[in-house]
Amino acid sequence: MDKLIITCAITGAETTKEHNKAVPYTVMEMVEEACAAYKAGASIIHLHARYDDGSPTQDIFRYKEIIEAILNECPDIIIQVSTGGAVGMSIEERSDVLNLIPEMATLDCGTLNFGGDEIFVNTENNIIYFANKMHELGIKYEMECFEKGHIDMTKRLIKKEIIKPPFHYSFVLGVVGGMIGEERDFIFLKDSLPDDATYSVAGIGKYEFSLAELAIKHGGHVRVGLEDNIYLEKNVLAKSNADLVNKVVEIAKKYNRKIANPKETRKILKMEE
Ligand code: KMH
Ligand code: ZN
Repeated sequence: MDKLIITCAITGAETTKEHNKAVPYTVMEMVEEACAAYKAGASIIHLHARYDDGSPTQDIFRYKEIIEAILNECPDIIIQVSTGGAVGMSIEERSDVLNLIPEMATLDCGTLNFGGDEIFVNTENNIIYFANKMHELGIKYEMECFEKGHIDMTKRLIKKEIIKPPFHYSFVLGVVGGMIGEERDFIFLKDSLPDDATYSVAGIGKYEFSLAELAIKHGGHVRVGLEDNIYLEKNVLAKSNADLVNKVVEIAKKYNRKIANPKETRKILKMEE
């Protein structure tokens, strides 16, 4: 089995300091959270930008400031920017950050309900637009799939050679409106992937650690972080993103999975080819 890649989704666009005061907003807070997560074992930081008041933004200048500040402190870490942004943002707004040519970005592979009246829109043409732009700019992407139909969409686009290797997926499970993250859901998704694909899991809320354990057991990779889950255990808030990463490292020890550093992560994900 490959070493375990841990991604840390440090802030997201939805959780706030009202949910957990450790959710970072300012550049300084982002740097502290990202670097502590890295020291705990994360090799990829899944990054959303926010302004100091916590409002989510895809402002390219804000992203630049945050990315430069993180890389200044942790130069070898892999930054994966979000092209999902927040519900309601336009495709232009969401994609502008790609002009910074980040090392990695997300590619959201389908539309889904996102709780209440919210809809996270990713039409087939949106996906094609993002994939083409990332190929043009040489940006590696992680295909975020919130249910099985999203994997099927990627396979259709792989056949048309719009989505090209290396294929790396992220199963984001447990969003209100998306697929939940029980064991059978995980097995169904994992067994539906194209050959030669790598995958990571991101369990939302209560699914974070049960899914992480399944992925660790089956040779997949793991994302945790305050974007996805604010609790270390039931009714116990995580004090930081590093707390969540540490817990994954402990689970990995149980299964003898060693943790990949950023260099090893680039190799496992074939990012250097
Ligand atoms: N904030 C969600 C609406 C991504 O980062 O690409 C979308 C999201 C996915 O978080
Ligand atoms: Zn995200």
